Amino acid sequence: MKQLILALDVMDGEKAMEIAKKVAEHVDRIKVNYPLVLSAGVGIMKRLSEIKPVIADFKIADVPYTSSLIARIAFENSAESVIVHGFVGSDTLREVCRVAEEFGGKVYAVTELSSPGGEEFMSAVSLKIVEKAKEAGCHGLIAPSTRIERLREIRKAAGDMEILCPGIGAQKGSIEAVKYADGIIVGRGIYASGNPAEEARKLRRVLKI
Ligand code: FNU
Repeated sequence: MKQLILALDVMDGEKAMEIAKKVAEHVDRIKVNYPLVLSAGVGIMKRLSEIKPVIADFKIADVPYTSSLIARIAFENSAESVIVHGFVGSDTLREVCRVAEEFGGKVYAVTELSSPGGEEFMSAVSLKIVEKAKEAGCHGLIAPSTRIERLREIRKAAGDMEILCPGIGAQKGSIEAVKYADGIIVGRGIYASGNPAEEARKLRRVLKI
């Protein structure tokens, strides 16, 4: 079953809860990021997790010890998974996976950012990141729907790792990404529309997921 994941990048906790409740029946998980957590506080994750499993997109990118603290805070606050940057290398990836395991949580590593800048440095190393993420025990990867040719390569290298793809909607990613992905992450295309529930429902139909 392919998933639709809501990226809830609003900056008001009550608004986030309201949108989450409205779209709940049409999405599989909710991804939070700094805009919401830094505005509403880390406690928002627990509240959202009572609606849908929460992915903490903190793009962890620090030395192993500091990264482990960030991952721990995410899991202690009800995250079911965390996102780590892949470019940090094996030691940090392993340490974040070790913390995740303590909580029965999952780790997704960013291969190359979906934005144009993702091509400047990250595309050159993203297949190596896939390899390191796999070795470290990451459950899955984040890969761009905005560069299908790269996504295809990443899929080939990833084997049975789960791939989540952001970029459809506001970043003009291709819906073809659904062929290679296990989950599609959509933010503004849902929460910034006039009717988030209807947009999520429509997206599911268009993506056939
Ligand atoms: P929307 N996101 C992304 N590209 O967009 N985690 C990546 O390569 C990546 C991400 C996140 O554009 C982004 O931070 F690794 O409004 C945002 O939270 O649909 C969401 O995916 C996309 O939001």
